[in-house]
Amino acid sequence: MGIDPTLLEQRLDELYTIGADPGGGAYRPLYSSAWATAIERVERWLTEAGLETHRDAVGNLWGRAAGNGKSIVTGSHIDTVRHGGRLDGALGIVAGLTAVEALLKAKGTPKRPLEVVAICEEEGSRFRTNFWGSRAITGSIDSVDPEIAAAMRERGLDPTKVANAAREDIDTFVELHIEQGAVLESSGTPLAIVSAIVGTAHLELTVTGRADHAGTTPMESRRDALTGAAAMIQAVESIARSLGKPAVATVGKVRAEPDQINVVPGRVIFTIDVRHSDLGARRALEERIRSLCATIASERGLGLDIRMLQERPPVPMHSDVRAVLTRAAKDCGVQAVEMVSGAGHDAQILAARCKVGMLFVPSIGGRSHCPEEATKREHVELGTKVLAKALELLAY
Ligand code: HGY
Ligand code: MN
Ligand code: MN
Repeated sequence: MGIDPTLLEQRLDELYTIGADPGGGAYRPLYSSAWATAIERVERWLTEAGLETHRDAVGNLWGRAAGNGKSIVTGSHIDTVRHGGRLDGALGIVAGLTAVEALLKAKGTPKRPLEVVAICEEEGSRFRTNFWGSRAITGSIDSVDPEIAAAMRERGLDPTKVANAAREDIDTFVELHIEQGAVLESSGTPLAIVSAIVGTAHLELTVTGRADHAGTTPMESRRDALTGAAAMIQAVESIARSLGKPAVATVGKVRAEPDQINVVPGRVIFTIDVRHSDLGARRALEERIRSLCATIASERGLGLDIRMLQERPPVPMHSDVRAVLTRAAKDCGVQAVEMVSGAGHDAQILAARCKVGMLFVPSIGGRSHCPEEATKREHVELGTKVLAKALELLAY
């Protein structure tokens, strides 16, 4: 079964030009026009590959080769972060459809239905949501935020029909993704089978001080919400550092109000992303952050409100799928390592409804979520070959 490495690279290049961001990289947020163009492009490729396509109630795009029983599904997300790279999500879609196309050509109709999915959203880069596509597939979206509902209507989707996207007939979901870190590159390993995906907590902290005149308010009389937040942000970093790997904590969004050059900031809202592969350790990390931020607030006479935006436990990949991936790698002549994913993936959501597994290929310099994101051509090809072999073992 032949996988054409040039075709893989061409398709990845083509997708990357859709939503090209003037500041670098690509930006294809959910339901944007770039997102719609990318979906159309993938739909064309799926049709050309001989798959029957359809879009579900939230805009996930499916391509299907008929078979009996529950489906074997591969794919990834079509959306990107701002200034996103060429491969995050895109690789899983392009590799999935190219692998299925090659399988259909070489082996004909599969025994089981074989599907490729372009999941509409995973990154949370536009709305206050993430894993929108996979949560719809698992039937776990209870309500639609009005802002998302309006964007859905603009794309001809009916927000009252979100429940129709739920699937009960998926047997296995397998996804090829870039590692997005430097573990594989630094150990000189070309491929990993993911054992588990880390647990994540997203917190939003609101620090309340008092807005005052920047010229007339002496330093000792201020209740500056931004300097308080700065001390908290430093604390977040040092707590995570002191716990050591694999604990990580990131402040990725900060907003100061009233955001004026000559006003002492009266309010600051910032987010913290806290991750660890062990649930207990993740909770302990979060507790230390909460407690130290509360101490800093009280020392500075500031108000502090902490809201949990989302909390997801670590999710193990299914042992059957790991075994299939191990065999597929061996059949392709590579010895894959097992590793925990520090990044979140749709597989962790889909695990609630079906067996899931993931393959990682190395990221050059460990870079991701930035325009420098890259993977060697030979690794893209290898990952796709192993994915194709795994799909063959599962569906034929
Ligand atoms: O945040 C994550 O880990 C994922 O890339 N969205
Ligand atoms: Mn990502
Ligand atoms: Mn991704």
